[in-house]
Amino acid sequence: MDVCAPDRIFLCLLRPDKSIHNIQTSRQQLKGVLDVGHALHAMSALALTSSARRTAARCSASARHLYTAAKSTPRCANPKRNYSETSGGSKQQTPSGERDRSAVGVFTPTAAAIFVATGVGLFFYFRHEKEKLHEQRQKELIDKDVGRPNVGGPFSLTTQDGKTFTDKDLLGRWSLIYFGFTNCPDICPEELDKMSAAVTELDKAYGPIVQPIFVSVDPARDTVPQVARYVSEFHPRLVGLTGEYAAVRAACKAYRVYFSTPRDAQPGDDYLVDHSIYFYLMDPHGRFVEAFGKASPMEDVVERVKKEVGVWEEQTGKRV
Ligand SMILES: [Cu+2]
Repeated sequence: MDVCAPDRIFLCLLRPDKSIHNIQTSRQQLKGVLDVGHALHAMSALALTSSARRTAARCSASARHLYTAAKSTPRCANPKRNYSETSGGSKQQTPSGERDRSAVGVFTPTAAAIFVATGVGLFFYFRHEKEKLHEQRQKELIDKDVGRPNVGGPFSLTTQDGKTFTDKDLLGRWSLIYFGFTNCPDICPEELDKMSAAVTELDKAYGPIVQPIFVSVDPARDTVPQVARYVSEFHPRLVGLTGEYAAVRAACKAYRVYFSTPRDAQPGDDYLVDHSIYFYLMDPHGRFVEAFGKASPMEDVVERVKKEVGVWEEQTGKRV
């Protein structure tokens, strides 16, 4: 028998011979029985143990007929279906014990709790993912710095206008720096042409965010006026730098540039200078990014610089 059914009642009729006869009936019928006073005891159907039977038997000794009513509430294995006699059932419960969805709506407290829990979970998940992404970017930057060639450093030279120009003047913009000499017959003009053409292309794309720079490795002959005449042949924004031999040597050392100019060379001497043939891309922090040699066509230079500018923009949110 189903002792959990809230709408079923069990009556236990104790006969004069003490045998028990169980009758399954409705709640309403039981109420009628109780109202007329025929039932002397009501007890749980689950409590209908041997102990309960003995209690009922004692009662039968003083009565010819003893009705024992047992209510069906007792220890139901499923507490959600436990039925309260006095309440007559919640308005949110159907006769079968299930909640009435039309009465409580779709957004139940349980659904609200799940909704909030899901929202909180998503919040922490995305925050964790964001932190992971940030750490990954930091790691990439560190790795990049660790693998970065030690090119660049302090220097102080003089521009074609006679002004002092130091490594601090590289900060805040991209730079392409070439080391050569004005009497170079072929290679230096070719490389400066290439570098100037790349800057012209980058100017079209971004405006003047890349500063082209020429550094003389022949200070004896490359005076300020000589450098001024020379750089004007390549690009209107090309900065020409020269200086004392020691200053030029220090700059070349900082940028890992080899040159063979004799220390005691005189302006009128006729000699060639053997030197490294690279120009360097330096970022707005004055840090080395890339070196371009004779094998790098102008298009490759432009593409590489654009790539670096794009990475810089992504990381800093600004172009320079
Ligand atoms: Cu040269």
